[in-house]
Amino acid sequence: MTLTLVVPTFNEGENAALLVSAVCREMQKAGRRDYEILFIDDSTDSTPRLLEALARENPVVRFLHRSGERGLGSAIVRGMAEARGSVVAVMDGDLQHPPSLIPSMMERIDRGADLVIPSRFLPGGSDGGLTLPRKLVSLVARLLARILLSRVRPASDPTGGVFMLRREILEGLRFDAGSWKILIEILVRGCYGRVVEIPYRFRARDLGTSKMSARAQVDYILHLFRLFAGLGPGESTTPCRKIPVFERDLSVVRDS
Ligand SMILES: Nc1nc2c(ncn2[C@@H]2O[C@H](COP(=O)(O)OP(=O)(O)OP(=O)(O)O)[C@@H](O)[C@H]2O)c(=O)[nH]1
Ligand SMILES: [Mg+2]
Repeated sequence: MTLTLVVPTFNEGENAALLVSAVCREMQKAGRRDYEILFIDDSTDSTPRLLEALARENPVVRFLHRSGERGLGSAIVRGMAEARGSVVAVMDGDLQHPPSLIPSMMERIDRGADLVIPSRFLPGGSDGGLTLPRKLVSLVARLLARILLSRVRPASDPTGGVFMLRREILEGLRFDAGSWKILIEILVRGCYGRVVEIPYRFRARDLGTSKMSARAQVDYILHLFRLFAGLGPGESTTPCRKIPVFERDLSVVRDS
């Protein structure tokens, strides 16, 4: 298995089937067959039944339901732990991240990137899918991460929620149980060299409802402070010999 796309879902049934067809279409266009889409679902509505049916119909779909558990961060961590691919990507299940990013990110991995981070803030990208108040919250969230965490500073969009990496970066990495934005924790504590940022246009949500809450924002700030203070599950015992190098590749803008 080359790629596992981890998709966290909470009451996201309307979007899940659309996401699967869009990802499959994009992968087919790019001539990629060796991948799985792994849903980590905490839904309390009919989404699990729908995901089960999708997994039955389509062999690339895998689905894991966590009953009685919640949390976007812990769902992503679980998905990365269950991944069969040597490359792992994470994308929201609400279609706000363009599925065409998957083959684009894969191309950069093929060309030697350890980590690919799509960015709304590079030329050609856009955060147009957010309302003005959400843009402000997002700006403060990014600024705070940059001020507190030097390894996050070179990344123009560390809070976007979509990324792809070689699975080896995750080896030996134990995540903070209260992790909210997993990419930030990977940037701070992971062992990686080449990071490539590519632009993308973040879309507004068409279907379903946002699960963003004040609690999530508090969890995010607490997580940043724990990372700043070096608190958490402890570092891997293997020393990291890689030095992070950030590049920007503006050659293609993906928005469909
Ligand atoms: N498994 C799991 N998935 C979640 C949870 N909360 C949110 N998600 C999923 O995470 C993704 C992002 O959630 P959203 O509600 O869109 O949050 P957001 O994108 O930060 O905020 P909006 O811009 O308002 O949409 C979606 O696919 C959600 O279904 C959770 O507790 N568990
Ligand atoms: Mg969303």
